[in-house]
This record gives sequence, C-alpha cells and structure tokens, in this order.
Amino acid sequence: MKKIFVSLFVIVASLPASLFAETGYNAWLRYAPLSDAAVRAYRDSVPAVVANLGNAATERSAQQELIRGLRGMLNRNLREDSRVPAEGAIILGTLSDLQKSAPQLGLSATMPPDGFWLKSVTVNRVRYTVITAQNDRGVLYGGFAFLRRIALNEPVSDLDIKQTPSAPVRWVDEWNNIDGTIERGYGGRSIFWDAGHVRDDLSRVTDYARMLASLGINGISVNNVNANTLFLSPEMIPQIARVADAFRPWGVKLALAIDFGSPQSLGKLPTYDPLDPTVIAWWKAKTDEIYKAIPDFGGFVLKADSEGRVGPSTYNRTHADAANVVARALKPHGGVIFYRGFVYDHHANWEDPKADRARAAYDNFHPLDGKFDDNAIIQIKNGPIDFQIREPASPLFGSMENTGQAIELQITQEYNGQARHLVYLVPMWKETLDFDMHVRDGAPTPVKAIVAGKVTARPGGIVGVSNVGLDDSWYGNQMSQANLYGFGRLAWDPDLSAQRITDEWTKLTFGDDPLVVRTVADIQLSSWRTYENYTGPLGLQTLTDITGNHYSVNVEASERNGWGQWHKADAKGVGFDRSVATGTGFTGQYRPAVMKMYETVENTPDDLVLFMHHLPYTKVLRSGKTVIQTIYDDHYEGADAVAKYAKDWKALKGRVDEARYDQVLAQLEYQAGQAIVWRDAVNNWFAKESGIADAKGRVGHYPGRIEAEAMRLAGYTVKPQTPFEIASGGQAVECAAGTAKCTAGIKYDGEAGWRDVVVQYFDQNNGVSHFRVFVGNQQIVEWVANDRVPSAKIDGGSSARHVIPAVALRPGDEIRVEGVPEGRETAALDYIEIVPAN
Ligand code: GCW
Repeated sequence: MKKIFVSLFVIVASLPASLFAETGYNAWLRYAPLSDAAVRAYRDSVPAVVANLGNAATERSAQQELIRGLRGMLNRNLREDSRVPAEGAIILGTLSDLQKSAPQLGLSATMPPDGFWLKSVTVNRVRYTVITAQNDRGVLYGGFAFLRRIALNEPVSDLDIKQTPSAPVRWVDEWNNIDGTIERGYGGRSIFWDAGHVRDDLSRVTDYARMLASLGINGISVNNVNANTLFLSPEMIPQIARVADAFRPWGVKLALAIDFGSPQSLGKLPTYDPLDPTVIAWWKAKTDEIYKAIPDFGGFVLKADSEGRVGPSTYNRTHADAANVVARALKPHGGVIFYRGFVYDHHANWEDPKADRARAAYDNFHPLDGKFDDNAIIQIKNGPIDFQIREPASPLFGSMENTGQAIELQITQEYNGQARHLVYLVPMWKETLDFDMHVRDGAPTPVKAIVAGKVTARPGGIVGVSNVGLDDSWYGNQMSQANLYGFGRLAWDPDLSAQRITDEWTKLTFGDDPLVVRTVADIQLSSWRTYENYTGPLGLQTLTDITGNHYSVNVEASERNGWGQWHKADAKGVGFDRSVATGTGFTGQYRPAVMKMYETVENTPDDLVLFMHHLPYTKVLRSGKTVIQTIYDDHYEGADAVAKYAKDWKALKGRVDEARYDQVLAQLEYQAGQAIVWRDAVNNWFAKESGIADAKGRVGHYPGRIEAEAMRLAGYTVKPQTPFEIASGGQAVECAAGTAKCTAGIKYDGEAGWRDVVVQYFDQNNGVSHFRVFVGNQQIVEWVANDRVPSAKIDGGSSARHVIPAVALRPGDEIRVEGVPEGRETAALDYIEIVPAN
C-alpha cells in the first residue's frame, strides 16, 4: 500500500503543472508557476523576507498571502519576520505602524482609508519593498496588488504606486436563504447556510473572503433581501458571528438583510410602525445585541414595500421613516443601512397607458430627498426596471442632492443567461458608470462619480449581487467568475478599461498564452452585445419568461400582467412610449440634457429606442434599417457569434487545462444551440405579429430542417406548444410517460456526402430521457438528456441541441431517432436538421 502511494506521488509530482485538473475553485488566485524567464526576472526584486510590523488580522493575512503567492508563482519560500531585518525584505504595516517601528524608512503620507502605497525604499544600501496604508485593510489590499503585479509579469522594483478606492463602500449581497437555497443563484447551494443554520465547515467562506479581499471588497450581506426574520433571532446571532469571524481577517465586514416586519413577527410587538416608540426601542436593542456579538458589524440591507415585502406603507409612513429608525439604531456603532430603491407596484394596470414601472424608483424616492439620515444610503439598481440586458441608467442617480446613493449591479446572471450563457457584464456596467447624468452644468457628473460621493453631499457606494454557491466554479460556469472579478475591479477603479480588466482576469485565471488571452477577450468583450442581439435588442429588454424562470424565451410573457415589464408589441409596432410629449413622462425624470436625448425618436440611440418609444415596424432607425429588419438581423448576428465562440475556443485545446477547456466548450456549444432557439423564437414571433417577411428570406425558412411532426412517427404524438415560438413550427412530438420507446424517422433524399445531423429535442430538469439515432440498422449515437437547465417543462429553456458531426449519408438512408421517456420528461423532439458537414 505504502509503496503504491509513493510511486503514485512520484508520477503526480513529475507532471507539468498545467496538466493538473483545475476546477476553477482558486479562481484568479491560482498563483500558478511563472515561466522560467519570469522567475529569473524577479530574482533580484523579490527578497527572502516578508516582515509584518502590524498586528491586525488583516496584516497577518497579507503576510501569509504573500508567502503563499510567491511560493506558487516563483517557487520560493519566504521567511516571516516581525521587524525590519538587515537584509532586503517586503515590509508590511500601516503608516502609523511604520512610523513607530521603522522610522528609518522615513515614510509619511496622508492617505484615505483602504488605499495603499507600494514603495521601494533603500536604507543603508538595503532595498525594502514597503506595502503600507492608512489602515490595516489597505495593507492587505496592497499585498494583493503586489501579488497581482507579479502574476501579470509587471515590474516590482522601484515601486511608488499609490491607489485609493473610488467609493468608500464596496459590498456584495448574497441572496442566500436560511435553508441553503439561493434566490437567483446558479452555482449550487449556499456556502453559508444549510437547513436553518450555519454550516460547520466554513472553509469556503474563508476562500471567498480572500477572493473578495483581493478585489478590495469590504462588506458582504449574507442573506436574501427577501429576508427571513429568523436571521435576527437570538439563536442565529452567534452563528452569524462565526461567519463574521471568517470574513474578519480579510477585511470584509458582515451585514444582514432584514425584514421590516421583524419587530412584530420576531419581537412579538403589536406593530412595526417605524414611529412607534416600542418599535424604535426594539430596533435599537436588536442592533445592540448584534454589535455585542459582532463589534465590526457592517449594517443592514432593507427591501421594504417591494414585491410583497412589508414596509412603512402599512402605517402610511415614508421610506425615510423606515430607513431612519434602523439607521438611528446603527449610528452609535458606525453601521449603515442600504435601503433598496427597488420599489414598484407589481399589480400595475397594463391597460393604463400612463402606468410605467420605469418611473417607480424616482417617483418613490425623489420627493424624500433630504429626509434620510446620513448613514442611510439608497441602493439603486443600475437601470429603472430590473437587471435587463440593456436599460438606461436609473434617473434616480444624482437626482437626490442630500441623500447617499449606491449603485446595485447584478453579478449573478438572472436575466442574462443564468450562467448557462456566457455573458460578461463589465462593458454594460461601464456604460452605466460612465453615463453622464448632467447633474451640474459644465462639469461631467457620471454615475461613477455620484456613487463615489463626489457629486452630491453624501457618500454612496457600489454593491454587487453575487450569489456564489458550493459549485467549485463558484457560479456554475468558469467564465462567469470574470463578472465578480470585473465588478470588484470597477468598484475599486471604475476608470479601468474593460479590456484591461478582462486581460488581467484571463492571465490570472488561464495563464498568459497570447492566443488564450486574445480569444477570451474577444469572446468576453463581445458577449453582452451578442446576448442582447439574440434576446431583446433595441431596448426591448430580455424577452424571457418574466412570470416564470427568467431564463427561457417567451416574448409575450411580460405583456398583460401587473409586473410592468412591457414592450407593447402588437400587429403594427413595438416599444414603450416613455416620452413626456406623448408617453408616460419617464424621460422627464432626467435632467434636461439627458431628457433631450431620450425624448425624441431621432435623438435616442438605437440601442434604447424601443425602451423610450413605440414605433411602427417599418420605421427606419438611425442605422438606416427598419425596426423589424433590425430585429431579424440582430438575432442572426447573435446566433452566428456564439457559433463562432465555440469554434474559436476549440483553437485553445492544449493551451488551457483540459478540465476547464472541456467545461467551457460544452457550455459554449450549449449556448450556441440556445442562441438558435432564441433567434428562431423571437423572429418567428415578430414575423407572425407584424406580417412582415424577413428581407433576407431566413425567418421561417430553415434549409435541411425536418420538423418532427412531419417525420414518420411510432409512439410519438404531435403536440402544439405554447407559446408557439418555443418550438419550430409551433409543435413538438412527445412520447407519453410509461411508453417503452417512441421513434421518429425519415428517408434521406439528399445527395451522398458527409452531413452534420442536428437533433433538436427537449431536456427538462425533471426527467432523464434517453435518445438513440440510427442510420439504417446502425446506431450512430446515444445520449441521456440530463443537462442542468432551469426548466421543468417544454419551453425555450429546455430546448436542446445534439449535433452529430460528419455522418456519411447516402440517398435512401433511413434516419431514425428513438426516444425513451423518463420522469416528467417525454423525450420530446422538435426537429432534425441535415446540413453539409462543418
Ligand atoms: O429581479 C427581481 C428578482 C427577485 C429579487 C428582486 C429584488 C431578491 O427576480 O428574485 O428578489 O429582483 O432585487 O429584490
């Protein structure tokens, strides 16, 4: 036994590092070995000692992280020290630590909290690399910045780099439930909670804390904003304190989402009226209790009067009353409350042409400007609706001169492919952050400056809804990690370019092979536009199943219901008239310069034209193309782009570790199939509604496609589908539960040659059907339909594609698909397509 172990070890130890299976768990903190040349280049600039002059847990983390990172990248084991040695060293400590213990370094500066200074200093001919800051958290950030420089092959000799984060508050929210599920989480179950309590093993929390710290994120709210009151119960608080303990060494403050009804539901008071003295006292006592257990507690997040959550409206009180009762309880401890601006009527009257959900945040909060305490910050989603694929910046930004405003971005890809589609959101976020709200005449006032507290009187912040889970990739998709990375980098410095952030991420995550870096950048940077193209371009919003899973295509789902995400498409035209002149007046919520842009069709950029205006399908846009033709063309462009992503990724075989290479390829191939489903569904819906044909003749005409309902069926029955657009021809064939098997066959009547045979079928998450394909009597492939998709019914989300490459076909061949149903899945088939082999 021992012998086997030893010889295995020898084999494993001698494998090149790149061949070790990577799971993605280490994300961008892999500290993979650098090339020999790079290691040589750092020979003189990286010393043998890392001395920590501070005694905060975060500084200790910085020291350990440096040792860990340099061991990984340079294969060197640095010595720890706690004083400035007589030999070259990396010196860690706050400015006050250094002034006390190492005056010989002669360092002084005024720096804001959390900023850092990397400074090379020579004293008596000894070279030191000093990593210092105003506070200990800044020292940790400096440590990570130093490591990042090395990982990116940037020089670390002669350093004099000062960086300061843009906004003081940089938080993530995790919509985790106490039972371990995550609302809108796609990377598995909660790393924090399980079955009503905190997990015993919090090692993943520690590793997540490291990831956050490496980006400069300094706070985390660890439960769903649709908050369970039990999080505030006396039994839970010690458990939450354990989680806070895991975050503390990484400088991340813990916060909680609260339910506004807690004084009543948990505290058993007869009321939760924010002006009632017993309620005021209850919030104070509860907050004191939390601070006793967690002295550096960050504060609360509150979703009130929104989507069925209780709020101050019960007592005719205002959002300011609600925010302030909590803010005042937090104030003595230095905590803050993020009060969510996501308040709207989800029972709106869709027949009222003036009803407009986009108006809601501004209408609700703008009149209350100046009424919020200074530690109450309004947390505003980037757009006025809800994390759609494209929205204008919320008009609330900059509209409240005397209220702190934070931006809320969604890292988890709820409406953006739920981590099954690769959609990189950094370019989208940058567009909002850079958008000039024209708060002042003369100087630009982009959203990034407003939330950094540089425009209006109060500081704000930047918050990302992250929702990591137990999956080793954290998000259920390796490429989705780039969204967290990009969020953190932008929260630190919104002026970083998307290209820079993407290249950093790729090099840290996959290595610096130039083809890999270029290919990943091409894919990531275009993926937002691509997803928009094949879902809802021109400001239509995502066009998903809005009352269902927020994933599958369903063009009408957002219409004729109270949720207010309407696009108002009918036989003549499409789009929502939000102008002041003839619409809901939404554009009038912006400052005049912005309003002027959105108020008229002519001035509105095409990208948002249907968000702001209702147009006939034949209207010619600024691009010179009609609305309807743009919809058709964009969908083809989007689907073609994903097909190219999969192809380009294949060129990276051998340049990326095999496990992640395979995962990303499978994901891109799935996405390529989904993009076709979206393309056809949306285009067919608009073709039918408008009665206008695609000028290029593609929509409704699919060369080589044979509908399942037109095939020779045995056992399968033809079923019309609702909505019609989710299945080609509006129909699919299904094999009833309990049937041993069903078949659908055709006789091939094309020319002899190599053909790709595409099988479009349905793969729900509540059954595992089995498929086989035969040519004549020869089985050429079989598979089980058990992919991870967020749909339990036949719809666009469960529509799946299996491509059988290069089949040698001859005229007269019998092609037969055999389906075996299982569970709630009916081995449903939509069509097959026989196309020249790729
Ligand atoms: O978009 C909606 C989501 C809800 C979410 C809500 C919010 C947590 O579908 O799941 O609730 O936004 O942001 O409060």
